[in-house]
Amino acid sequence: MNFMTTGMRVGSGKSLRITLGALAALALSSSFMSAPAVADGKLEELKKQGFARVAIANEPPYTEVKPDGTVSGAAPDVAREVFKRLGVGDIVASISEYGAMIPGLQAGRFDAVTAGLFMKPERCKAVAYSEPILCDAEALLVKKGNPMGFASYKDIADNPKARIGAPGGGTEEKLALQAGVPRDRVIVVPDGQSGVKMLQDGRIDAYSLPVLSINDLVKKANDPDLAVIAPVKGAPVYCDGAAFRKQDADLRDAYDKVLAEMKASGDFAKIIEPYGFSAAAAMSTTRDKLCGG
Ligand code: 6CS
Repeated sequence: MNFMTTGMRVGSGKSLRITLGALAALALSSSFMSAPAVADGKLEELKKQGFARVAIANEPPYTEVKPDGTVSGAAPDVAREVFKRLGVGDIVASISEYGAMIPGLQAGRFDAVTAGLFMKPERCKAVAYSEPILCDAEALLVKKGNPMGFASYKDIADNPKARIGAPGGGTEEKLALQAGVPRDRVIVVPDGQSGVKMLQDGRIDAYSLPVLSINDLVKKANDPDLAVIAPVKGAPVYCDGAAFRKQDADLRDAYDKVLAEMKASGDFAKIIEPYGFSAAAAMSTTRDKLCGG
């Protein structure tokens, strides 16, 4: 497993857990179309290249760069296995801000985004997503006792003193802005450790990421003065998929075929569930539904 940029060191501590099995109650019908045989093209190019260049964010448990530079996390682990079964020997990861992933993919800097990039209609217009892989609700990291009484992004909008931190170009930034939080009270945070520090130092009043990411940070921060509000009231449950360029839909279809086989055999669950994700949640919905089809 190769990595092009080094990652962050992390510690240990206590955490709250939201079982994503509850998400599996989102009973949506799922259907898998058998993908057509893959024409020569991107997949053949990647086989010759020997690896696929993937964008990640370094946000455990979705994606993680270990201190020695190895890449893990649920999204790259699924991608490595699917690409291996497609005859592409390895993945080479680069850390990117969420908002830069799709432009980087479209510019040819990455062959795929395997980072927990949630499927939303506007993103589905720009890339070719695989079927769903990692599903999660949203969370707020706040000071113990939730002193400003946040339950939703609107609560943050309604309090003129409240500042929220979120990843640049990320879903939580968008949700905060859509809820009416003014731009100058939505603070772009580059990574999880910075978000925790900014909250501890009082530079923000809430830090928002998906539940499993916030749980991971709380565990590692080992700070009894932090609390987790999850799920954020009124925020949807999202699922990601691997994202490909629109013109690489043949590669996407081949990826989907292997992904469906792994879902059916239980191999998919074996990879993602140790990280806290629910295979049932991913298998309870489809790309079409998540893209607003
Ligand atoms: O897709 C997104 O925008 C969000 N996904 C994850 C896994 N973390 C934060 C980000 O905003």
